[in-house]
Amino acid sequence: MLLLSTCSCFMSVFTASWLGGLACIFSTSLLFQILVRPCSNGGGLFFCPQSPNAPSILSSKDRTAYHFQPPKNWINDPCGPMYYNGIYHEFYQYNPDGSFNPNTSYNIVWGHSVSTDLVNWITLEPAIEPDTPNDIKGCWSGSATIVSGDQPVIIYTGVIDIEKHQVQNIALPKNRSDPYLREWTKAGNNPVIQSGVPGLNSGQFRDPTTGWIGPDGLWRIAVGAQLNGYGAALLYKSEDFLNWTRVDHPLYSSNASIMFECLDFFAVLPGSNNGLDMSSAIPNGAKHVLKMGMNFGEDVYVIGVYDLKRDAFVPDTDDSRLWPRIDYGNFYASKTFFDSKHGRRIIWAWTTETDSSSDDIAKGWAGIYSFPRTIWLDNDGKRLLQWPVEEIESLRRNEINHQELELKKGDLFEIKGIDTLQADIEIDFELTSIDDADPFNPSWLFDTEKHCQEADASVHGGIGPFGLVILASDNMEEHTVVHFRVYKSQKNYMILMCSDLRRSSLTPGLDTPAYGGFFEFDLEKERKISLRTLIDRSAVESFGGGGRVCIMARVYPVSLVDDDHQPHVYAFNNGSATVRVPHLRAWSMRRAQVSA
Ligand code: DQQ
Repeated sequence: MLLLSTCSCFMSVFTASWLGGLACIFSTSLLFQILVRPCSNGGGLFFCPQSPNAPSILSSKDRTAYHFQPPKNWINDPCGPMYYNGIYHEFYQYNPDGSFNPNTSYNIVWGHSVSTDLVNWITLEPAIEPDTPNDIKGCWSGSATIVSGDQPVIIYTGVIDIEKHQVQNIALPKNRSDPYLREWTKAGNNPVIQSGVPGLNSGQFRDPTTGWIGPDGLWRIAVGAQLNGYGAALLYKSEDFLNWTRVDHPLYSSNASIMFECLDFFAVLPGSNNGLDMSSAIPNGAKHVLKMGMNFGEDVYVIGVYDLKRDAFVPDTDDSRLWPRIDYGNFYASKTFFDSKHGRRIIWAWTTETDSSSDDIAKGWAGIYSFPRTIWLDNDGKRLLQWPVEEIESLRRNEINHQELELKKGDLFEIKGIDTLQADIEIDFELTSIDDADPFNPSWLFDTEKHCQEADASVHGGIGPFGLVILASDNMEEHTVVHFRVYKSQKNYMILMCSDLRRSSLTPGLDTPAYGGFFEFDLEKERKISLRTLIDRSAVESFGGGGRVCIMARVYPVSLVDDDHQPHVYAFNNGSATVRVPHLRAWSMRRAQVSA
């Protein structure tokens, strides 16, 4: 017990055990507690004191190797992703002046990169810059639509003054035969949509969606807004995509948020991972998804039906407390697009730095994107599933493989033979019994982060916690834990997935939450819970239960600074019930061309 009382003992116990030449799985629950428990004096949580030598300027090793970012400077929202004539285009909110948030410098442009595989990217000159009265204080977010099969059109928000009044503008490619669509021309009739709607806050009126076609052959878009103090998706119609009229009611509005940012609206077929093209007729049986940026930081979605008669979205539930998040971690302003090359829908989002703005200035870059994910609806029509696009596999090398491992309570299994800074790990946890599941308390759904803190990896449960300990320093002073816990609810089993960053770095002043999300799972039918984690230096992107809960996270371990150091990665179990690992596959990941 003495061993639990200070952080300094972590090193001695772990090192002693390690040097002692233990077998692959070493098992002692006491050792395990020491490894994962935050400094503790009993019940309450206390974090380890920060090392006085922790560097304040972060390492260049933090720069990710295969998550998208331009060569330098600040980025935020993805804008107008599209596939056109064999090329994927990604536009992004970009600060040409540096790696700081351009909120007060009013100079945000649409950066532009192109790719043939969503993995390797070429950076081009910015596509749209603030140079007209309709966008002079910033070219904010928007979307791309391919009209009539071959005419790409961008619709974006222009900020027109320092009070940040907003209008919607159109830009078209100057030369459609340029495969990269390098140059864009602003439409002569901009702004194509102005505010001037009763009850509309013209400073909260932005981020037009990709267009979709109604049964009447007219184009529609939705624009995020604050209407009468609440979030609204204002609906507009057009025959030619250039001249727009407002429909007299919103597509949807709700008091769940005071504003909806970065709306996305798309159709999905339950149980099919084929995407649907919103520029075509939507088949019977499809559901619609409205994704809303709520509370200026959470991407929430609601599944429902698109009532064509009323031209309105009707959610399956209006109880916004039950609306799931696209991702429960650091993931905002996401955008989907239909990839006609592979017939799938793809999503990605902005992931912020969680260090200080002075660190961002010192690094010369800030912001990355989540890895592009295929997104589709599960069989029950209740939950979206996401999975990294298969093209990521071109980066994999040096596969290592383990089968039929058994993790008893307190076991820790080190995954060796991969580059633990740049890796892709796929692991299945098979439950040997489901009788030990602890009872589920529905109130946890309303604050999963709190529950992930209270029920962290050191707290034994009936089934779980089990998962991965990643980016762990030799002495475990730094580590990130991604883990599951299984609960029995009245109807089914509820799985909690956490990505606990609280011990991820010794550097002070970082944002290190314990992210978490729940998903329902039929354990009677399927005994295996899968976890896939992409480790990319300062990015940790995890997919639980086949992509039912996703958690994107940023971490900056001090140990990354040390050139000779390779962090450790482990699979573990700290629940009473033994879990089997029928398969564990892991790869080192090559560096993609993302910064050229
Ligand atoms: N960022 C953009 C806005 C959007 C916000 C400005 C969301 O258009 O609402 O850079 O991050």
